[in-house]
Parts: sequence; C-alpha cells; structure tokens
Amino acid sequence: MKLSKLFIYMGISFGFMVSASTQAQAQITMRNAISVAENSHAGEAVVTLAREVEKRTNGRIVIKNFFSGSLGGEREVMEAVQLGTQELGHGSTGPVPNFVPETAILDVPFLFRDKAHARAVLDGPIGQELLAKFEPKGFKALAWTENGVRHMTNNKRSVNGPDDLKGLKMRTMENPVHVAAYKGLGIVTTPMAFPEVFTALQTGTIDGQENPLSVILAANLDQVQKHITLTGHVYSPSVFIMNKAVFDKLSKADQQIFLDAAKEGAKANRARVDKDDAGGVAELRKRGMNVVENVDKTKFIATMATVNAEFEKKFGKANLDRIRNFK
Ligand code: EAX
Repeated sequence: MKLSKLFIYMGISFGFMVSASTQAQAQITMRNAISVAENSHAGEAVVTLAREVEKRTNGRIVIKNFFSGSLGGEREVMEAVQLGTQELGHGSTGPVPNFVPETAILDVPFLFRDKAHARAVLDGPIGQELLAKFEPKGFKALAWTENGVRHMTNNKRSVNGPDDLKGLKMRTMENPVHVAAYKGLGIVTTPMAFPEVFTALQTGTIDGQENPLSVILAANLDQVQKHITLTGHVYSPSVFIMNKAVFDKLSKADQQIFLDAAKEGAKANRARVDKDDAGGVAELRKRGMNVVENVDKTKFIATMATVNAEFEKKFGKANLDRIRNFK
C-alpha cells in the first residue's frame, strides 16, 4: 500500500472514530408541549416521559417541556409535530380526528362505562390498532394517556338535567364528534382552542365549557365558573405523539426507550387523574363552586337520540359494539 493511500485510510477511519464518539456523547434535545399547567395530569405524563427518556439514555436525549399552551393550542402542537418543527406533543383527542379520522369513534359520548373500561380498550387491540393509524399521517403515537371523564360547567344556572343545557353557549374542543353531540343536547357550541378558554369565560364570550376535573382544577376554571354538574358525558383520551421521521431515525433501542417511557408517563398520568377525581369535588366546593353530583344519565342519552343514530351510521354499530362490549 502506498503511503498516501494509507494516510487516506487512516484519515477516514480516524474521522469515523471521532464522529462516532461525538455522536455517542452528543446530546439531542427535543421539545414537548401541553396546553395545561405543569402541576396537572398532563404535566405528570410529559414530565415522566422526559425523566425516563433522559435516565434510560444516560442523558443522551433530553426533552424540554413547555406548559400552559406556551407553544400554542393542541391543534397547533399537532401541526408542528406533523411538520417536524417540534419533535413531540401530548394532548387530548380534541383536534386529533382532524388529522387521524379513525380515532373519532373514541369521542362518542357515553361510549365507555367508566375509566377502567376505557383504559382496557385503549391498552388492548382496539387502542393499539388506532395508534397505528397515526403513522401514515406523519406521527408515531407512542401511547394512549388520559385526559379524564368530562363534566359541564357554566355561569348561568345549575344544570340538573338536559333541559337546563338548552341555549347555553359553551366552548367545545375543535372536535367534530363533540360539536355534533352537544348540538344534539341543545347547546350553542363554540369550538375554541383551550388556551383561549379562561379569558372567554371571564369576559362572558361563552357561558360554559366542559372538561375533566383534572383540567378544571389545573386551569383554575373555578375562578371564572360558578356551576359544575358531574355529567360524565364523555371519556376524553389523550395521547403522546412524536414526529414519525424523528422516531424512525432513532436506533431500535432508543425507539423502545421512548415506547417504554411513554407507558410510564401514562401510568403516572392515570394515577393523577384518579387522585383528581377522588378529591376534585371537595376541592371545587372549597373554591366556591356549586356542584351537582348526581344526574340521570339516561335522560342525556335519550335527548341525544337523533345524534346517537347518526353516530351508529357513521361509525358502524358493529364497531361501536366492539368497544362497548370489550371486557
Ligand atoms: O388537554 O381542550 C381541552 O378542553 C382539553 O381537554 C384540555 O386542553 C386538556
């Protein structure tokens, strides 16, 4: 081998060694964002994900979390993750059906018996099939998490049955299933991103909104809402999403770390939802809200008969029953 050629070989292999070792140590920083405060069920999810990823990669991958909608509402976060300008996101299914239409079935009111039923469906084959539907849209959905069971709040009157909802101007998520369902209850629906809700309630642009206790507590909606009724009208899933190209570029081992860390995040998140649900009513009463705890849910379902028939047609009775009957 000629000397010059040897130098070239040495140069290449030395260069490779340098770049390989820099790569091993280089720190990758990713961004994640939620629309509620850090001290919340969603905060538990993203903080746990970040902690577990950092720990399991020995600090090689660091996730910086942004809270309280500081990077935009949930739709904007999804758009950024889809484009790849943001690596990670976490949010409710509010805007998700506009990106991944197959997930809309999960937002049908009174579909799940309780949280345990919903969690079993999401962790089982139906939930996993739905996570796979994110991939052709440019997302890797890492795991289902939970926003909670949604209840209605407003500033006009105590809601004791569906008739009391008629004519209330309520903010809804930017979710076509919710909008159709609440219209069916006689509500005047105003779709809006969550970061705008507090001010809209404060200024009286809207009379009310609906969200799980976890969100109402974390966003201090009691400061701008007088009445809450535990309607439990819909289970609200949430989900960890990642830009698919970013996920695909990771080593198999790192991909597994993200999937495992997301599962840990979901566990911490669900535990916090349970805690908020257990203590939420007492806390909201303490903060001055008027709480109606018991309503006849069958009356709400009966009022929604027309829209329920539409959902049966749109989603297929067999698909809805597969979820309803899942054990
Ligand atoms: O994800 O938009 C909503 O009402 C959501 O439930 C909230 O932002 C938490």
